[in-house]
Amino acid sequence: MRLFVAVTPPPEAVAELSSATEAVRAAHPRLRWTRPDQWHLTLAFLGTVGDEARAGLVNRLARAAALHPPMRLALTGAGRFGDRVLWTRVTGDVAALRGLAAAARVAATRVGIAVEERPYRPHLTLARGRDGADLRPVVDALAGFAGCTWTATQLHLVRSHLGAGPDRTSRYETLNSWPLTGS
Ligand code: 2AM
Repeated sequence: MRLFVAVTPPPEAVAELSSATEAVRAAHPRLRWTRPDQWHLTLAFLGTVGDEARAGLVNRLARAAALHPPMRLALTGAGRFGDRVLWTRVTGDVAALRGLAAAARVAATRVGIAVEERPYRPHLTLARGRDGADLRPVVDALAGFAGCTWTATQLHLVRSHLGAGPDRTSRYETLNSWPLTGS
């Protein structure tokens, strides 16, 4: 199954971002907007993982969560990866978030999952561009967004069901969650 490791903003941060992006979502209906109930910060994308590797991964992620403390984070402004991905930036305890992302990647590598070597760029994906989309005005429209600070208290292993959501978007299913209990 297709898996990734993530942390998620709490309902109040989701509600705040949802209302802050409402007008811009309505103004740009050609973009494929992600759904607020599926918003997450990907720490490591693992691709297709077999059952045996998943069992080992679950044990290692549980240990990683036990070693890392809760993190104070906020969502601020916007940016883009080319004209493909529109995102909001993660600020706050980003060093700890990077540490947790590295631990998730190590956990996966140790059980034989080939994790992409891309540098980790903390973000929450808001929309994906269709061909020829110009994301620059959307980034500008969201530049002033400054979300509340919240605490990420859990690490999640999430399954992605490709094309199973409304409008052929992916649907995400949380398989395991562990509290961040390190100090
Ligand atoms: P994102 O983090 O930029 O939103 C499930 O597909 C999640 O894993 C998405 O949030 C997605 O992008 C992230 N992801 C990272 N690398 C990916 C890849 N190579 N293919 C698909 N999704 C990827």
